[in-house]
Amino acid sequence: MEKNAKIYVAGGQTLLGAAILRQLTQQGYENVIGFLGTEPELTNATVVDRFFDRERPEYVFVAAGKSGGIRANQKYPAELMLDNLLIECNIIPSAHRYGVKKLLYLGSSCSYPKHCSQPMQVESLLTGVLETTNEAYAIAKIAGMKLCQAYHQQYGSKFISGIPANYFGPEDDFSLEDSHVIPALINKMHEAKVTESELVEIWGTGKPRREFLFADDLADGCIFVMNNYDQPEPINIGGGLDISIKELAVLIKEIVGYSGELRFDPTKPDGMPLKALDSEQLISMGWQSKTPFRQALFMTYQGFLQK
Ligand code: GFB
Repeated sequence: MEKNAKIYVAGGQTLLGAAILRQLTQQGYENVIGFLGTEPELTNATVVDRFFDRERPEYVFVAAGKSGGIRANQKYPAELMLDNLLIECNIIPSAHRYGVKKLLYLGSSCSYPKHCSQPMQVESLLTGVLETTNEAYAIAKIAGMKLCQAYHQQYGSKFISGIPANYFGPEDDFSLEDSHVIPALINKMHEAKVTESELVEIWGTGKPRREFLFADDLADGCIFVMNNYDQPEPINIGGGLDISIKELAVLIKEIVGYSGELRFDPTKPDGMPLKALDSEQLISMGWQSKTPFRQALFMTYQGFLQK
């Protein structure tokens, strides 16, 4: 991307969208749109089409679409699926219609089969059943990646897809019920510390493993992929560190400074048993995440405290 290219970040108010906007600005891109308050209603096809006709962006990052943790996916499968389907079915055709040079669509690691060989490789997509807790959302994200590939095949559009590891950061959703595990545990353990509660409940067995990536590192990876990857096949964007939920909880306990007990509740869902990405392709192209995990957790806790 040229530094004066017109770049649109769809979903600028999401954790990832905000990080991409921040990274683009820091990396000297001077013609970026999508900042808070300037975004059209992306579920409305007419509004999206008018926006693309008026703005004519050259590059588009699709970081939009509602998402949530395991509980949110169990409670709101229709809302999560529909929002993501509408947004991708509005943005991708309009991007083609108005001559977008290149579009990067961000999928989700839950699009891989539940019992996928680890670390997960893009060849494994659609080779097995999905994790039931997030199947609806996962199919919407798979559809977005497939739509990009279809535009590439039919029109030669440079519409590519990235599959991020689970990501987190200071601007995360820290709600207790609908958020992802890192912000949820930070919130829970902070509350337990200040109220001197004796124990904190961790959902599930603590045995599942997840690969985590700091939002600003993921955003940097997205810009690297936009600048260096042109294949229609999705590419994994991961940081290479996978950790069990139990190890994660102990780490967050240390960072928050909570001294009580952690109790695992096996009646709550574990979700996918393992979720680690094979990011070898991206790493061999010269990218790697920069922020050490403990430092990323500390910065995320600071973000929580500021809220
Ligand atoms: O982050 P999380 O909600 O999403 O859960 P997934 C990760 C693991 O942490 C699960 C456990 O095994 C949870 O049971 N966990 C323990 C907790 N305590 C908590 C807690 O207090 N809150 C939460 N949220 N989890 C999501 C998909 O799966 O991954 C989304 O549902 C999306 O669609 C996202 O793909 C990236 O990693 O299990």
